[in-house]
Amino acid sequence: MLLAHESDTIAAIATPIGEGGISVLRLSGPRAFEIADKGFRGGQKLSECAHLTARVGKFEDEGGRTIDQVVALVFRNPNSYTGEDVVELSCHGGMLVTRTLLETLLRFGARQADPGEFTKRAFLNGKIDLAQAEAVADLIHARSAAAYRSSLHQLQGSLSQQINRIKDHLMDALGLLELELDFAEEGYEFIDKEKVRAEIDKAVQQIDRLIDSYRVGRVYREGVKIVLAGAPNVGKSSLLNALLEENRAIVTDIPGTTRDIIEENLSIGGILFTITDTAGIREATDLVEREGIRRTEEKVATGDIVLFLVDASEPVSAEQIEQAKDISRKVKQRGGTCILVLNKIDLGVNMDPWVKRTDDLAGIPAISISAKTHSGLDVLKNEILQVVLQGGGMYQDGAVVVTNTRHHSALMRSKEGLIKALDSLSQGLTGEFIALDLRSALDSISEISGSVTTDDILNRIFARFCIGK
Ligand SMILES: Nc1nc2c(ncn2[C@@H]2O[C@H](COP(=O)(O)OP(=O)(O)OP(=O)(O)O)[C@@H](O)[C@H]2O)c(=O)[nH]1
Ligand SMILES: [Mg+2]
Repeated sequence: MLLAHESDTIAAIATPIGEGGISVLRLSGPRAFEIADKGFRGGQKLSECAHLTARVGKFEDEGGRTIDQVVALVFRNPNSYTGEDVVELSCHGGMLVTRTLLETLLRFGARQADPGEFTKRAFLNGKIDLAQAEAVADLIHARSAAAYRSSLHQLQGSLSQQINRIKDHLMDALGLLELELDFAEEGYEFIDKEKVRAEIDKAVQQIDRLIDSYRVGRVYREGVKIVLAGAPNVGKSSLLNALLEENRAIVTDIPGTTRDIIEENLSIGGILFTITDTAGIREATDLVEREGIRRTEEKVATGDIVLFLVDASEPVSAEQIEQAKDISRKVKQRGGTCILVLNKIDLGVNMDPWVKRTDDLAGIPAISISAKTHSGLDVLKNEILQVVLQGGGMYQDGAVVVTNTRHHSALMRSKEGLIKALDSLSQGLTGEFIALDLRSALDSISEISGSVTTDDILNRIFARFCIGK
């Protein structure tokens, strides 16, 4: 399936813009060698080089002026990333050198590549399927070790294999139904309903597993939002600093020190978190502080995990308990989790008052720590990890995790079709009806690997890429 514009040759800078040791430019398309040869002077024409040849030479513009010393790498179709003829030129990594080289290639007949166009060509030429192409973008955007591992896994085809297994079950079920259709005219009514149902059931189970994994998958991609909240001076900023292992936020013994929201990234157990320090919640008279508190409330409302801090060296007040319960209830309503953090245990306080109130706190997990001595931090981190992964299971090598919204929605639609098919089966409808639902379920799931796709889907997917990929 070669679209019209696939006959042109595209060029782009593949490395980040800026100064570096080297920059790499990529050329891909039927005229890649011809265009590179217009400027490359390295003793042998690139068009005559074998696949995987590296040659050192000069690159000249049309006036014979040397732009730079380059290394040219030759990839011959179909054994390149895109499946087309590809030349990669490594030049010295200055912005001016790189831009000049690119502009020269464009004047020699190449077209500036769109974002993701190299990967799109790889997909269109059958080098990778759509799920793998998307994994390339995820890999580049990965912000945590877990996200990186799962996209690498997907790039190697793990999700596609899983999808193919599901498709096999659906094809088998369709095959059985078609058998019935073929023989219906001859008066047979011998569809083996139980076999059809068994195949569909297996497909639904496998789809369910993938849908479940999406919860963990979202966490890998977007990170989990942790919000620190509590009264002034309880040690929120101290905890932020302790978790980040740097003095990011100002800490003083003056209540109301933090006024604006502070947001930082943090990795715990290979999972990405954004952690937000907020202004302490109290009745404020000062306009600036009041605005800070308003923002705190807004932030608390978006946290996946809210750490509600109290100063455990102070006597417990009924108000604090009420506040903890109130926040926990609100957070829970949104599907989040509130953890009560009893801070300043280094002051040798008696925890009994808090422990005695745990009945009041009905089900809010409580962890004692000292932001000052860091004691209890590991327990807290562990609790946070447990919350994130509860039910979903930690990412294990070999496990397929759905991280992509598009895949998730295709799986949901496919499941809908299958549930309908099972209904029709129970109602004793004819094979034709059931086959219709099965086919639509098959189409939905095929969108993931891209065997069924539309230009619109493709455009949206590849727009996420950087230029040069
Ligand atoms: N002994 C002890 N002191 C702590 C601990 N955590 C924080 N503090 C002290 O408590 C005071 C307030 O700490 P902050 O981290 O600024 O408190 P905060 O909750 O951010 O306060 P606001 O920004 O005003 O809302 C500072 O003097 C800290 O040194 C702790 O675990 N033990
Ligand atoms: Mg603070």
